[in-house]
Amino acid sequence: PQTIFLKDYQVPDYLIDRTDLTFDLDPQATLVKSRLQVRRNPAADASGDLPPLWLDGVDLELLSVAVDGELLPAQRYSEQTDGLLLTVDKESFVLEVQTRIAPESNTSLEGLYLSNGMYCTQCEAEGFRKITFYPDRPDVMSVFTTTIVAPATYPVLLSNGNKIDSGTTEDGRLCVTWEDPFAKPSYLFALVAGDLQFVEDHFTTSSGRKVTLQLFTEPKNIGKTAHAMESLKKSMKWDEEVYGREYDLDIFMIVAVDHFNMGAMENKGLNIFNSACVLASPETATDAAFQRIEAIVAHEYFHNWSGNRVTCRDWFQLSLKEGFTVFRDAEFSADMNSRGVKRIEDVTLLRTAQFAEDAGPMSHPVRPDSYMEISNFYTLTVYEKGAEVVRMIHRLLGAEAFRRGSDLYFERHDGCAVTCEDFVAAMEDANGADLTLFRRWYSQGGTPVLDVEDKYDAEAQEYHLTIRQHTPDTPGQTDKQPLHMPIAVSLLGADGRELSLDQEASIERVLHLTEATQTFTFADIPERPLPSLLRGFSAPVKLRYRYTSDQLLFLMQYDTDSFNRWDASQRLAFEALEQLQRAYRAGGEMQAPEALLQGLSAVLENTQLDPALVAKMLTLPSPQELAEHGDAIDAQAIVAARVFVRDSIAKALASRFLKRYQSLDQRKPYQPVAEDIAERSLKNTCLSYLCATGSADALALAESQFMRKENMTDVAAALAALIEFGPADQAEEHLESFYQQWQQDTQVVETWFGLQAGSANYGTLGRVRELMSHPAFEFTNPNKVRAVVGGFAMRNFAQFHQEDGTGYEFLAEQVIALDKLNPQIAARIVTPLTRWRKYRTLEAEQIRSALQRVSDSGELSRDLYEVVSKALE
Ligand code: DPP
Ligand code: ZN
Repeated sequence: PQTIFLKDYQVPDYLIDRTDLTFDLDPQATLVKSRLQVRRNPAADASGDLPPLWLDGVDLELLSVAVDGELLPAQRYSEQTDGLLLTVDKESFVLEVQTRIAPESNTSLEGLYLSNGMYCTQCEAEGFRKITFYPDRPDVMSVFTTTIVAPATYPVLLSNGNKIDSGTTEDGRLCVTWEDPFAKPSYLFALVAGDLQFVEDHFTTSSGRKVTLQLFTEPKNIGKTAHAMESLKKSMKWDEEVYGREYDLDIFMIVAVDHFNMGAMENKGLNIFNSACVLASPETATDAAFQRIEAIVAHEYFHNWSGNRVTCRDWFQLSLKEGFTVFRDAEFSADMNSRGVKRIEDVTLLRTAQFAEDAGPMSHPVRPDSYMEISNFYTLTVYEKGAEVVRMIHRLLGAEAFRRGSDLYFERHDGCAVTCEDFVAAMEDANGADLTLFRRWYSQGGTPVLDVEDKYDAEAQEYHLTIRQHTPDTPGQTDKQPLHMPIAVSLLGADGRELSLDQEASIERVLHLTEATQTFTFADIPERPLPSLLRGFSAPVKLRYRYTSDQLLFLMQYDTDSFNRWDASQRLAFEALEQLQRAYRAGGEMQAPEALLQGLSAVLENTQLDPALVAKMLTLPSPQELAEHGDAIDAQAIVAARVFVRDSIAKALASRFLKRYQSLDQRKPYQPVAEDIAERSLKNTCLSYLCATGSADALALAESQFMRKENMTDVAAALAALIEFGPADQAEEHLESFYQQWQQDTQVVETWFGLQAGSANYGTLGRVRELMSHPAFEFTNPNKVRAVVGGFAMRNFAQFHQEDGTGYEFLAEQVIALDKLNPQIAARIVTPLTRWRKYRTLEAEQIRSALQRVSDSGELSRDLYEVVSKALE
């Protein structure tokens, strides 16, 4: 496969002013007619003859090509494996192309395909070329009309924009035409056809326009739509209030489909969602699912401006829309829920998975320089680190200035396909700011490491902080330069209060770090302070400062920044876990982590603290996060250390856990609101620790909570505790009764699969293989694959890393099989094998050999080839 480089970007030779499509739907032979109004691009190089017209096309059967109504003779075009090259003899013309495709055979879930008998599309990034021949690149923007013809068994026929016509053909088929007045790139095209029901609501925009909101599902799911609809209305209001962005069409539609590679897709006016990211009811969905739905509905809605009205020039700019939109949805979620807890969750994901990506073979900057397959670059770096980069601009400029910048960005580039550079320039121009140095965040990959030292000068009453920054080499990038970043700092006095830092009595200062080594001085500091550094995780870095255990305990008790308060607990836990890993490897005795126990005990007693924050502080760093931290990882040592700490906490704090559990166990009607979610999270954290002791009383509590069936959050948490810590025969029974009750519900069955495959105790390889032959398992459904194969390989560290290496062999086997069906999913799920270099020799050899087996298995898809070859390099 070829590598594509950002530096080779060229403007398109031709533009498409109008795109008129007609679909005659059939599972094996859908006829697609396209009529394109083509025009020479005035911005393209005008010297010499007219260049040929290139149209991307993959897996298409070409039926005919005509220019201005005349069939084109064969010598005027050549069909290639990935497209069509046409000789052109005029500056503008109408091109008509007819193709045939087979949606039923399309298991890649890109382009047009069938999900449970319903037609749907996924075109981002390059799926449109599986529908028809087209310049399938985001800088070609066109006004689309779409006509869909289908048998009467597909009463709902949807596409982008407004419905302008509908009727019946002579032979009794249905026919509907949609028009989208906003020019858009092909990746935002969508089509849906099925026997669907919908719920409808309305939203009146700030300028008084009434927008119709419709949410479509298969009939059986229509009762699970309320939360998504509420979330949509909240998102629409929030985007008006915070960004001044109004919705632009008269109708906004969401469709839920079961077979979907991503979470959801922001197609203009017709968002398509993975069912798991939109459908929820209290009986069937956990709090986490409710919150995820709220966030993803918002994310896709926000794309209407940050992505659709202003889109990307090329796919190297993906973070322009994704990083910005993730930042927008994170702020929305923070406003709707607990801001501190949302930040903790996002940073946990970043530190666990994005830092690992940054340190692995696929490491790339927020704006990559090259790719083989763009689908592989829908990454945590582009999304989450990209959002951190936008957050830093927000922090450096301040909220008001940031808003001036975003207003200018939207105004200046409305209707255009632009670059990350355009975004930064708008932020500068609106504020007279200088982000010259800051731009490096877009081009330089890797996770910066900050080393902080301090000095207190009692005589001068001055406090000095010296910060050194360094970014390690990553594949293809050495010799990294210093970055510009905001470091938010407070100084705590001996009484636990923040010291005043200036005349206005500010308690927090944002330092602008721009150099490799820099010293910052705080004047008029009357006592030696304890620094609270990088508050709110103000930059995506690893920060090292030699805190003592006592200092961390102090921060856990007094820091008013809830993120740093939590982070202090994590630092204590990390220290303990690392020490225990060393003890385990040396065959020494494991000692209870006294400081951590002391800190957590105090936290658990503190009923003034947000219970959700308490739950987060009680949650140990995941094995994956521990693995990210270490080198020459010994997986068994990580597992052993973590189990030891968990059990120490469970034993030492058992009575406190029981007290908190009982006080929080108030049977109130379920509501997915922040306060209740917080209480349930602490309650279930307590339950899990209680059960970890193996006591019969604790397991009885879990059993009773499971039996009461009050809501899925409590039921799933109880079931997880029962299979993790209870007797095997009872676990079987509970799993079976759960399945019997919920077997008709796809989302709950996915939860059921995930609980088992992800269980350190229960999810053995044998069990996982059994799950894969369960009648409800479907290898062509990404959610099921993610629940079972992903649950095992990505969330079941203990079992996946069994010493005999069978876990790795299993994953290799699944990846090879998946690649034939769905390359995007294969290339994702192989990730754990690509990290082999992090492990000590034994595991590294086993993992590498499993990866080699994938590589040797025959011809790989471009997606999988890129990931595997880079990991073996
Ligand atoms: N649908 C994916 C997202 O919204 C890709 N755009 O992030
Ligand atoms: Zn997105």
